[in-house]
Amino acid sequence: MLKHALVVAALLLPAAFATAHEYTAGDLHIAHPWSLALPPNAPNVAAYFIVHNNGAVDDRLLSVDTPISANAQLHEHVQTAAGAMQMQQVDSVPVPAGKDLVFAPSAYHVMILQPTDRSLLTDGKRFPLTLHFQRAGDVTVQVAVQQQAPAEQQGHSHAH
Ligand SMILES: [Cu+2]
Repeated sequence: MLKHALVVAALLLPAAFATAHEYTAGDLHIAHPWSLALPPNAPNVAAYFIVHNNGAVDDRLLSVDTPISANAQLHEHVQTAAGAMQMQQVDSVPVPAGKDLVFAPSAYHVMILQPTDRSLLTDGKRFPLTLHFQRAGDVTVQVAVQQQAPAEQQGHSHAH
């Protein structure tokens, strides 16, 4: 019985790590960085993730960078006076203590302009993205490129 249980655990463990795809830096926990696979002619690529701040002190995402582009920006979606949604660059994004900071379609996102290495932007591939936090420091995550938004975020993309 015991032997059987151990074999099962050994089989499940690597798979659990592969799908969990999350990172910890100090009090911050970063869940499932992902990006949508795009047609080869798309000029920019957006990346998404969720940062949970387990600490008692606010942090702040100051900037991001990636080896696949010379220009990665923090963007937000805002409603214009005319009622249209548009995105614009922001200097930094607060990560409040005890809260989730959600990067998702139609919300905060990382905008990667003119990516150079497009071989990494296809379904199933991953590319590195380094997040620079004011308190937690630098965290390099792997952004999973996928054909569809994660199930919990599909409502957002369907709103378009
Ligand atoms: Cu944008």
